[in-house]
Amino acid sequence: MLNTAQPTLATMHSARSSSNSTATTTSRVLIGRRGMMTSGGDFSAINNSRRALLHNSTSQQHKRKTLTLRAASATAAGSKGEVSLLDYGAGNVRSVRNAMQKLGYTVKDIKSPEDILAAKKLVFPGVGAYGSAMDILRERKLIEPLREYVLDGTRPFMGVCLGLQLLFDGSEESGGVEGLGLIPGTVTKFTGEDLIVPHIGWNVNEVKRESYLLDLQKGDPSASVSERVYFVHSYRALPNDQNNDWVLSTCDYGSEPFISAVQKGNVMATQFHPEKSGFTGLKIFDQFLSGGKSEMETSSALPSSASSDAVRKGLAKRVIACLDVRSNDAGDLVVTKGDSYDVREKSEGESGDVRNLGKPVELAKKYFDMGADEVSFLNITGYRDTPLKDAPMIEVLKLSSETVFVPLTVGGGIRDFTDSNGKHYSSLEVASAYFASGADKVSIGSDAVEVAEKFYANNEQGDGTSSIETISNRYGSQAVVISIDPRRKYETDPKNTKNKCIETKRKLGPNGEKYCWFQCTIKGGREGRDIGAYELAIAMEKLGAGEILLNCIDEDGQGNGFDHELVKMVADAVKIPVIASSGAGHPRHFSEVFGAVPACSAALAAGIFHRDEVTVKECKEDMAKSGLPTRL
Ligand code: 1PR
Repeated sequence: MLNTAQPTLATMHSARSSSNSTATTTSRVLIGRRGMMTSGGDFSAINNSRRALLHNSTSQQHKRKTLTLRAASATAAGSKGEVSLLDYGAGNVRSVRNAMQKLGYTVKDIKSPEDILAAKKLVFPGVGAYGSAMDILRERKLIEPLREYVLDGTRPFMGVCLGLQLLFDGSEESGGVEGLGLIPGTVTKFTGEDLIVPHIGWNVNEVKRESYLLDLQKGDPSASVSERVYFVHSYRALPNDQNNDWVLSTCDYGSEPFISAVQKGNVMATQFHPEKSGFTGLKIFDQFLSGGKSEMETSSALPSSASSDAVRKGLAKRVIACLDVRSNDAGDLVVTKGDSYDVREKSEGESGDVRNLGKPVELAKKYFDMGADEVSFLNITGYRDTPLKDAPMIEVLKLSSETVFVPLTVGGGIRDFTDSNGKHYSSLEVASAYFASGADKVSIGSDAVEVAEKFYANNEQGDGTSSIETISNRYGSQAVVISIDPRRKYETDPKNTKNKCIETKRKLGPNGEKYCWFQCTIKGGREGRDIGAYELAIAMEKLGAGEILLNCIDEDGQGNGFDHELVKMVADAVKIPVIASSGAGHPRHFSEVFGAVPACSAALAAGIFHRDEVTVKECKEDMAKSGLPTRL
């Protein structure tokens, strides 16, 4: 354990000492190489409706080979101890809570300033925008107790993401805001030519000194370099002479490396999200919680295709598994999959039942275990009613966040809505319910098209009330994904449309037309509008969206590969991440889209994964062979 007789942070901070006060790595007991995560006692209390969403067979256990986790030894015996969680209600903290419970700890919520001072171990997962986080802390009179706890330095503290940034003097986010003033430096926005911001995805920590926090493999902190962790942020703190003694690791993105983890004695914080960084992140959390005595074991055995720096370093291209979810005719929530958005089975030309490819919670866990970098749920009938009435979808998220420790996106029905009783639901309320249930991002489809039409009608201005603006202001742009559902619209002459047209090489029109634009649709492709995917993406970036999920109705379910012309058009138009979607039929299709469109950040597939035709691993191995940065 740490020597509590070492100088407190108060003295260290005031002296702005450059000496390292890194905790000593303690010895750990390593047990079992192929242990499996087991559910803690908190998982037994699921009620019947929740059980119905779970698969009752244990026959399909998908385990990630490169990393194993020995179940918390205390699970059977009860809690390993208490940890206090500062959740001020601004975003998805459920996953942090789930991660700690999964690791065998009991979570106690901070409800008052006194709770902070009484905490034995404190986790502070900051979420949302810097300014509003400080406002909430101030209103709840938590600033001084937090400072006192950290400056005292005798009890463990872990900040996550904004929870790291708030420790600094301030941030230029929200027009310039003062922080907790515990670490010298100001948090600033990423800079860099043509840089895609937010920095979303899996990147590498360059560990600067020894510390148990990032010691993932038996006393070899440098080994953590081979394990990527999940980042999602637009602002970052830079190392400098004044804060150098805090810097535990840096990460390369943008014009200069930024601080990805800090530690001074018992006080630690990460810019990345351990709770979203798969087994690697769980190990980091476990190291924090156990004071360096984690029993989780990692194996650094990466496939030989990962030997090149191009594959092992930098922000990885993401592979996303998508689950289109809807109720079937019997009323059960199922994962389905369409061909060009038609999800009904066909027999002799007649439309049959909704295609049923499995249960959402079970499949999400399967893809997490297979190494998917993210999982998306799209409630494909969400436009028909408000999802707040659709409790099963909320339940799917809650259950999935108990076992899936990579980012979860949810879409479908995110818009303002008035039900038949005259009750109004704002899109912000819908999104808030999703975040509180375990979603990290929400994806907005139909509503985005209508918002973009208003934006162009209003001289390219938002009015501040749209779903995109309100959710992004409250939760940050990284939490808002725009799901575009375009279809090719052919033209004999590009002048026939106001929307951006290309000369296509991929596929000519039915009458040999050479030109096409990509028409946005709403209501699951049922209604086309006079706005292109290009125009929509530009409007959404301006209104504060953080990512584009670019579907393609023509290619959906066809297995012919992504539409590179569409992906290139949109990825070149914006500086936010673009996810290519629709058409994956082979592992090489992932490498091909990243090769053809370097600005494309991620690629998503559904059918090939659901039908067990291709595994996530095969896609990633193909990417690694092509020299693409990949999380293996
Ligand atoms: O409009 O905000 O309520 O959101 C509804 C959401 O549901 C949108 O994101 C829309 O894309 C989606 N959606 C609506 N109807 C369908 C349908 O299939 N009938 N699914 C639908 C969209 C497209 C992808 C699919 C990829 C990959 N599905 O999500 O997973 O095309 O498939 P593939 O790899 O098998 O080719 P709102």
